[in-house]
Amino acid sequence: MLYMHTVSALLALSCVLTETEAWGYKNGILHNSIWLEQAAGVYHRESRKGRYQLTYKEAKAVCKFEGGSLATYDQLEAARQIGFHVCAAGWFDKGRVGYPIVKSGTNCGYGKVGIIDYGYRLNKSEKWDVYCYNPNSKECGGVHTEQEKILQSPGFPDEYPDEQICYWHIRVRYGQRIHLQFLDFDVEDDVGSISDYPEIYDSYDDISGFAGRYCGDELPEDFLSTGNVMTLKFLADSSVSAGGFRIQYTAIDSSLPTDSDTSTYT
Ligand SMILES: [Ca+2]
Repeated sequence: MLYMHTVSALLALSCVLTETEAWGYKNGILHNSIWLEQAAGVYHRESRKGRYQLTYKEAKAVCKFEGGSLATYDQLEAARQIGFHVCAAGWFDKGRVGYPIVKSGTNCGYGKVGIIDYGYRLNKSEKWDVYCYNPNSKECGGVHTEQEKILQSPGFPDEYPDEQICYWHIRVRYGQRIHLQFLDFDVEDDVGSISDYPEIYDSYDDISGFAGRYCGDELPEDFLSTGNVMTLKFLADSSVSAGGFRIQYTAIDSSLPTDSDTSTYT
């Protein structure tokens, strides 16, 4: 048993190291942010009363209320492998309890990395948080690793619905860069683009690497990433829509100088 645990922990660790290299993150963990939950389709919830207040039955009801179901161990592990890290034990499928750990800490995970698994609970009246799975809660966003793809606003070519939050995370091969080209663009226009807007981040999240926010109906200029990851975010408020957008991304080999590289080759 202990041996199995060690093997799975080692396997999990090697996955994390592979991801670390591919994502290029530094000293720490990938951010456990909204886009990650959307990308993985797995999310953590606690009771409105606070932490560790849900019986198994109540946990199931929380997921169902939002149109989802309890996450399975495999779904939780898949989410963990792209950086989903929560330091709180929750129910998941079949009455099991645990939590996903990407980076071990003294107060979390007993120094282990992986799914910290409390096993199948005999007493379903125990109170924990919950991990739900709902990949269809959004019709936009996700993790994209293809060499090229066209991303579009929800409902395109129809107008996008109000109250949208979309995060597209693009990750291509290590050493490549990402070229973005706007093909169609029509987003509710206002001064400062505060109502509706897509934003580009030259990083794996929307915390660092802000590169631009756009609205109106003029095609924004192309954009070339610094590294092999990029995040596109789209927010729409509660009123006034527009035609939406289509954006094509293409992975390029960064060893080939491009126009925007010229200055570094002088
Ligand atoms: Ca709007």
